[in-house]
Amino acid sequence: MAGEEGEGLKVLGLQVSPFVLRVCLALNMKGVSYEYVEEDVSNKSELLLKSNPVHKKVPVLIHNGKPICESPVIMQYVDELFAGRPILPTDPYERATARFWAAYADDKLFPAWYGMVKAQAEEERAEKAKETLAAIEHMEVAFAKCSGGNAFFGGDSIGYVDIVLGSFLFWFEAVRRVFDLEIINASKTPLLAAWAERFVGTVEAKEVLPLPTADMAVQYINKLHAPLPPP
Ligand SMILES: N[C@@H](CCC(=O)N[C@@H](CS)C(=O)NCC(=O)O)C(=O)O
Ligand SMILES: *[C@@H]1O[C@H](CO)[C@@H](O)[C@H](O)[C@H]1NC(C)=O
Ligand SMILES: *[C@@H]1O[C@H](CO)[C@@H](O)[C@H](O)[C@H]1NC(C)=O
Repeated sequence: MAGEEGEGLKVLGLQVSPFVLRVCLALNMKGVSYEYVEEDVSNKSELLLKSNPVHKKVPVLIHNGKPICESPVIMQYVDELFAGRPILPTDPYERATARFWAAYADDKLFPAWYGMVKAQAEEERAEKAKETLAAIEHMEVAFAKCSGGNAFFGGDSIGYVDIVLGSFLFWFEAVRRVFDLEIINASKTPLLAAWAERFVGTVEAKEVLPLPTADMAVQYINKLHAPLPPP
């Protein structure tokens, strides 16, 4: 799979990060190989700090020495750089719609469920859970519109919104295990429930290495809520 054009591609990542997963999925979709470097975010590498001096976050894609930051920007860069199956739709209106829903997932859905995960008080958790479920109901409607009755937001195969939302699924599973809450609940959002099953079954999703797991996300959540060690 090591294509010539894929040479000089390095991903600075973190296994438990959904944003990193997007970049790996996008590169897989294009069939290009890349070097993956796991970052210790509590002790960031010089390369990460130099490559993303503004946010100091992963993912960073380094292409022939040049850094690209922020997962939506990286996905669009990868789409423009490599031939093969398009990640964003080709029709301008559909592209705009895909960007709208991807931004909605990042700006509304993500802060809500991450707020729920981090919440220390029951009341705050319930509030954030409500926001999360409201956001996911919007995504259900979005799915009906974007997919046009097909299997994925992107049509017959996965595309931009599939990757953006699909990268959260292992975290949703962790939330289900820890808090007994189904963010994608088959009785409330049946289209997304069926979509999620199809998404994890795709070749692209199965090929992602390193494979993040709900177990890792569960560990992460448990650490957030572990009692403080005695002084
Ligand atoms: N908007 C960013 C979010 C990236 C992000 O939040 N990365 C986290 C890991 S999930 C990170 O690097 N955190 C380390 C830190 O904040 O110090 C994107 O889409 O790439
Ligand atoms: C931090 O990372 C550097 C290498 O990037 C390593 O030499 C050092 O031991 C690490 N420190 C800790 C506390 O893990
Ligand atoms: C799924 O939704 C139904 C209907 O609102 C609800 O009764 C059930 O508790 C939900 N399941 C979970 C695990 O959240």
